[in-house]
Amino acid sequence: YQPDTGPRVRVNQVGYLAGGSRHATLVTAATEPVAWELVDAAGAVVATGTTGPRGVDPTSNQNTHDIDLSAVTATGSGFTLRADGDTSVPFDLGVTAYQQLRADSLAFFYHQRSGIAIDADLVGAAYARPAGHLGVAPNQGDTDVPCQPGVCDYRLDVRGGWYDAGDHGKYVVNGGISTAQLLSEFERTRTAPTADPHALGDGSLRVPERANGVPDILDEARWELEFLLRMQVPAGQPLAGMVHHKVHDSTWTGLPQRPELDDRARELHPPSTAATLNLAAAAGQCARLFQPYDAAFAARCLSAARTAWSAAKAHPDVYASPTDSTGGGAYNDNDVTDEFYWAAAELYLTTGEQQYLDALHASPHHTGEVFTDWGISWGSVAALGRLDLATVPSRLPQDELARIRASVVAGADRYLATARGQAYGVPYAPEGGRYVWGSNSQVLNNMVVLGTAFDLTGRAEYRDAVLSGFDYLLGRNPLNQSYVTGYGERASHNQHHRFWAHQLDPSLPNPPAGSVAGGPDSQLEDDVAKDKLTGCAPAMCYLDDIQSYSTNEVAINWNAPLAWAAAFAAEQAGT
Ligand code: 9MR
Repeated sequence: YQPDTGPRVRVNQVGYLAGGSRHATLVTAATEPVAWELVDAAGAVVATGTTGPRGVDPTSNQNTHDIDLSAVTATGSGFTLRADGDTSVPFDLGVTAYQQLRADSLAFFYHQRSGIAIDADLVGAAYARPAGHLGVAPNQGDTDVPCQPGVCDYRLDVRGGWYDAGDHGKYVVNGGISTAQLLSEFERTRTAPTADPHALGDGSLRVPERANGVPDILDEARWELEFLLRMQVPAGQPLAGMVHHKVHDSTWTGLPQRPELDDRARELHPPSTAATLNLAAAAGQCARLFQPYDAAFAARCLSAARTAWSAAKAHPDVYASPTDSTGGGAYNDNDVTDEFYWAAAELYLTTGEQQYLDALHASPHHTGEVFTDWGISWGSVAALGRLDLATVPSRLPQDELARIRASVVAGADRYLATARGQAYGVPYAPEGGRYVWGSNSQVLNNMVVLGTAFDLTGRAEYRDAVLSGFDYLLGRNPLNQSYVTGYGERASHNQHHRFWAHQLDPSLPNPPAGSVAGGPDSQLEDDVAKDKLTGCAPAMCYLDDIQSYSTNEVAINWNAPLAWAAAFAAEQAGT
C-alpha cells in the first residue's frame, strides 16, 4: 500500500492568519536550499524565497526543507506555493475559517447527542435522525437499564448524554473530561485577556436550547452533565455516591448502525473510583459556571460532586476491568491519583474549602510534572486540574499561584521546543516516536497548554505554536492530509462512525464539517491498519477508511480540545 500524499509542498490547506510566524514544508531529495514562490489566485508571484534544509524527519522518513512565510504580507484566497517543480494545494492568507471551526467543532456534540431527535432545522436534513436509546422499539435503553449480572439489583434511567465516538457507548471518564474541556472553553472567556466574552454566548450555536438566556456552550455541556449525574449510584444502595463506569450494548454492533435501530440490550457496568472522581471534577466545575444561570442546577452539581468525592475517598481503589471490552471500550485506569488531584482542584476552585486544599497539598501531582510528552488524556487528567488552578480566580496564596502558573509556562516551553524541533512543526513528540491511538487529540491537548501559556504571558511564540499545531492538523504533515472534515482540499471524510457511514451506505451522510479524526496510530490496532500499514513511519500510520477505527474514529474527547483550540485561534484571527 502506497498512500497518495499529493504535492510535495505541504501547507495548512485552510490557510494561515495574516502575520505571525508561518511555515510550510517541502519534501525533496535536495540537500541544498531551493527557491520557492508564492503565487496568488491570478497567477502572479507575490513572494519568493529559499528553503531551509531540515534533514530527514524521523516521524515520516521524509527529507524535508522549511519554507518560512512569516514575512509575507499578501492576504486573500487561492494562493499556491511552488518549489522544486511541485505546487501545493490552494490555501488562504488571512483566514477567518477558525470562527467557523469554533462553531462546527462544537456542533459535533449536538450531533452526538443520545436520547433526543437531531433536528433538521438545526443541522440539515442529511444529519437529522430520530432520538436514539429512549426505550422505543427496537431500542432497549437507556431509560431503564439493568446492571451487568451480579453488579447491582437496581435499574437506572441513564438517558441522554453524548455517544462517545463512532460507537453508542457512554463512558463516564471520557464524558467527564470532554464536558470539562467545554466548560473550560467557556470559563476561558471569563478569564483570558484576549478572549471574546460573547463568542460562545446564547445564540452562538445551533442547539435546541438557544435563546434560553444561557450561553449555548453551557447548554451543550449540560446535556452531558445531566447524563453523568444519572450514572451515580443512588443513596441506600451498596457503593452509594460512586459512579457507574459506563453503559453500552451487551455486544458490539456492526457498521452501519443507526442509533434508533440498535436492538441490543444495554447494561450498566460496575462503578469505579475513576468515574466517580471524574464526575466530582466535572460537576464541581459545573457548580461554579452554572451559578449565574441556574442556581438550582449548580446546587445539584455541587451536591453530586461532594457526594462523589466522599465516596471516592471511602473506596479509593475500585478499578474498571481491563478485559471489560465486549460491546464497548474498557477505559480502564489503575492510577487514580491524577483523578483525585483534578477533582480536588475543581472542588477547591468552586468552594474555597480547606478540605480540598489539603487534598491538593497532599497530592503528588500538585508539585509533580503534569505536562508530560504524551499529554492529557482520559487516563491522565492531572493537567486539567493544573490548568484551572493557574487560570481560575481563587484564594490560593500568591506564591503558590505563581509557582502553578510557572509550571504551565514551563510545560508550554517544552511543547514549544518540541514543535520547533520538528520538520512539520507539530507540538507532539511521544516517547520512542510512537504515535498513540487518538494522537491528534494529544497534539490538540498540547495546543491547549500552549494556548493557556499565551493567556498567562501574552508571549506570541505560544500563540504561534498553537497555530503551528493547526497547520499540522490541517494538512502540513507527512500525508498531506487535513484530519478535520470539511476543512482543506484533502480532508478526512470517512471516519469510523455508525451513522455517518456514507462509505458503506450512500444513503447515510459523511461526518459533518468540524469532526477531527483520531489520526496516526503507530501501534496498528485494527485489521485494516495491520493489513495496509505494516512498516509505516509513525506519522503516516493513518487511513481515511471507515473500518480503521484505531486511526480514523471520531470521539468527544478529541473534538473537545479541537473546540477549545479553534476558539483560541478564532480570536487570534480577530472576531
Ligand atoms: O481513545 C481510546 C484509546 O485511548 C484506547 O487506546 C482505545 C483502546 O482501548 O480506546 C479508545 O477509545 C475508544 C473506546 O474504547 C470506544 N469508543 C471509541 C473510542 C475511540 O476510538
